Amino acid sequence: MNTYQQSEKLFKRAQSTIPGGVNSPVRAFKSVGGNPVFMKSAKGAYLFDVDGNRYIDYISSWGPMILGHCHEDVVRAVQQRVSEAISFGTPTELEISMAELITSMAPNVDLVRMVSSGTEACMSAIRLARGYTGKDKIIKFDGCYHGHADSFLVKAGSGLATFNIQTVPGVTKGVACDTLVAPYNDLPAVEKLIKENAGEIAAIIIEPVVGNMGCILPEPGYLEGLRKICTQHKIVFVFDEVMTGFRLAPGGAQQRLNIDADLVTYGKVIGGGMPVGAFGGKKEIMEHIAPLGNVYQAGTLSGNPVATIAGFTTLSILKNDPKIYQNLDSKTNSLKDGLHKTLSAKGIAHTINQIGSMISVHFGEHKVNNFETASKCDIPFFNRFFHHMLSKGIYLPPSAYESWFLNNALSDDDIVITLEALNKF
Ligand code: KE4
Repeated sequence: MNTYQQSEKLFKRAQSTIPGGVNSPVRAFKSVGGNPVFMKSAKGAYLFDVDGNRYIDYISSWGPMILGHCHEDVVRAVQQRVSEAISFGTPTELEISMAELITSMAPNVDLVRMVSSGTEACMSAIRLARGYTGKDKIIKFDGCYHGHADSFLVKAGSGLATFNIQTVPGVTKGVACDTLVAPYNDLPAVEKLIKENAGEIAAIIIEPVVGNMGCILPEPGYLEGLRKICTQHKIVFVFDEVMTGFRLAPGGAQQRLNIDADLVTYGKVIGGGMPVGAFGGKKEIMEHIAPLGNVYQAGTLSGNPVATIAGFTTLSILKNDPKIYQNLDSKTNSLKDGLHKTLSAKGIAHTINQIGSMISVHFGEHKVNNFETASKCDIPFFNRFFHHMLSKGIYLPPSAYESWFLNNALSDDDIVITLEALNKF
């Protein structure tokens, strides 16, 4: 039986100087109950906590560690680069190579700007869409999460859904009134908003595959319908690919789902575990970004050499070995089949949503295709499931409103061990 004494001590100590003892709310285990586990090291598919417990990792740091933890090529590249420089604040050749690599992998990205997080990427993309169109309003979707910039904290997913935070103190009415919200997978609702706000909508921002309500897939024709609406009404179609980018395919969801976005945002995998984000898109839009244009956007550590080399090495490995995607898909499919078989044998009502290496388990009889259906699932049951798996050395996201992320270091045995753990539930 796992013991968590050191983690409990550290959590108590952490709360004296860090709000809630964590640097990001979803890590706090507040919705699943209990205290968070403090990690000490990671390698391949495994996490090791401060009490010496080993876990098979299905979060992969919320997505970034697609190659597995401490991939030797990434570690070596970071060690080499950090011995040469930690930060310049000047242009470097590596940033050009990184931009060339991204634009060679991502469809519809002529120009790309590096930032330091997914929030920064999404915030900048929306400002750019507003500056380019001269319009103020945006449409987002109930339960989708695009980072913690004020405009997005309206009916958002991830931690806000986890903690049932409907309105965020500090987000002013002036900001919130420019954010319109529609249910995911509901085209008529978007058409209604367009009609009611004719000529005022700068952008529609969407997670092309949702990861922040658990994993939710677009229904057939949904994204195509949004694409058509954006083209017709001169609205910038923004794909938030912070989760899906470079994970669902080398070209992300645009490639996998064959849909063209006008602007795309990235995070997570693009940094290989280091703080990196990016936004990019068509030249006619991106050239409005300073210093070319007047839409101001900046960052002290944007394109930082140590962070960039981690991302560059990760993306290079993904680009040069497409078998990784097949491997991830087949591992996730066998996990999905095993989960379904085991849960069915136990008579546990569930739905499993999955695409590529993104997957989530929802407990209930109904289909989960938007925030309303995701929130109708049996959350307390999920919380019991989470703690059972944790006690068996399986580390899942500590919230029913999060996607799992498989990494390429997972072995077939790891999947078998995971299913054996579930069988004991
Ligand atoms: P960051 O600022 O956390 O790098 O990225 C924000 C973001 C933007 N868009 C999407 C689709 C995202 O999923 C995220 C961040 N995801 C959460 C997990 N749901 C990060 C984990 C956390 O908040 O600690």
